[in-house]
Amino acid sequence: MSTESDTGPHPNAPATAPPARGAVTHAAYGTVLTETGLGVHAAEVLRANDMGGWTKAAPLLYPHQWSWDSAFVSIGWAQVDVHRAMTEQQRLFEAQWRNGMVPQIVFNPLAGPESYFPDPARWAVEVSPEAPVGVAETSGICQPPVHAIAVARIWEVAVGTAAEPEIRARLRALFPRLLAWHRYLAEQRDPSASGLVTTYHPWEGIDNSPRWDGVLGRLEVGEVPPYTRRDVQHVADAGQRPTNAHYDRFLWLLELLKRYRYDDAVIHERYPFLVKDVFFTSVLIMANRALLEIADVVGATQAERTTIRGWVDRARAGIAAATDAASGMAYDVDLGTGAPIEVATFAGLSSLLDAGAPTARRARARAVFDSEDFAGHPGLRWAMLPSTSPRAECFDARNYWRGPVWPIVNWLYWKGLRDGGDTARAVALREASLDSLRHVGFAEYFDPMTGEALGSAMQSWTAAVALDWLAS
Ligand code: 9WN
Repeated sequence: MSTESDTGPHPNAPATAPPARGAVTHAAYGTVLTETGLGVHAAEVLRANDMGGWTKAAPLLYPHQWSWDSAFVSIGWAQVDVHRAMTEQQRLFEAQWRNGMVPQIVFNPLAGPESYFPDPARWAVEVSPEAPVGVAETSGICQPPVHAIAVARIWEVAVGTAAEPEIRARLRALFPRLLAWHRYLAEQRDPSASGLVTTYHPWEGIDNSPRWDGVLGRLEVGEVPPYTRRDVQHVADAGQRPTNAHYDRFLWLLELLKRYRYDDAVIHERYPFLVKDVFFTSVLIMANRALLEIADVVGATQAERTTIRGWVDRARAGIAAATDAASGMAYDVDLGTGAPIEVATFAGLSSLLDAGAPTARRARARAVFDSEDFAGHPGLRWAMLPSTSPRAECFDARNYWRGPVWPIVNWLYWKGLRDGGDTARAVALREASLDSLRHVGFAEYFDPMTGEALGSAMQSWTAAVALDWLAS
């Protein structure tokens, strides 16, 4: 590895290979980038994955528009082209379901069924009267609601520039859709008004997190039509991806969701994977706080603001109730057993995502964050939040959500720390994150101990958070 200076060769030029545009292996990043080079290269990744109005999550492994990826991606686009950033969100919301759900995947009609599995035919969302008609095909579940957070950031970048009037007008048009999305989560995904969002599937964000092991382990897997995994054709080492046994369970859950016609009421009654998810809920709190900022920009009604504030208060109470007094960790609740899921992952520190959470609760979470269980672990290459505690028995440094560092997760915690006034910790996390990205490149995730790039290369959302950190 070599280090470039700002006055050296073009910051984006790898030591021995031609420019990285189009390259999809981590090996292309043989160079430690300067901060300038990081920004140049990050914008290049977004442009390379740009499909004209929407952005592929990754060049080969994820050739469609993913929901929370696209939110992060528009945060990145905001630093390159604020109009393009807004278009990214508009395109995603065109595929919003009638009940308000923003789908996990909006499929690229040109990509073909071989490009990714499960494909639209497997999801068959037309069995639901809520699925959108006449727009791109979608999957039938959702992902964490980062969208309002992204849109508020787009606005922040646009204010005081020539783009301000246009972006304000586009925000006005998007606001009702954002509100409907949050209403779906507050009502359909929480029929008992517990304050906590119910998630239905590991693919609702944190795919093979050990948080789901107990629920998945209890499943009686029925008949799943034959399938071929595409993911392991793109990631060289299958050990970085979920196991086949997990995939069988993911696909069985999909069959059940289809059988229940993606009907939230039926799902809450009969379905075996129902988790009150503290991370998803805390992202929703952050997003509702952002939606209140947008409400000011677009002149929302008092009634709308009161509703949003009510959602924040209820979710905050839900997280308080899910927080373990002894450890300070917030734990998901498995609705199948009613028991908390006591696994040490970043989700336990979710109180840090809510800048308005009570100080004492945040201080506890912050102490856990800094402890050797998480960012203070002495073996870490960078003091960042790994997906699973290195001290947990289930920790696996190279396997997906079971140990690796995900830059986008660190971006959310960085924002939560910063907005909550934890300035020194936020500054340190931003610096560690930028340093890691200069070394690792725009990998999907990396080994927390060695810093080895893992998963997909040229991952759009990783490039996006790099751009935002550089600008912040
Ligand atoms: C399934 C796109 C997505 C992310 C998820 C991440 C991974 C997909 C997969 O990639 O999931 O949605 O095939 O593994 O876990 O968070 O949105 O980047």
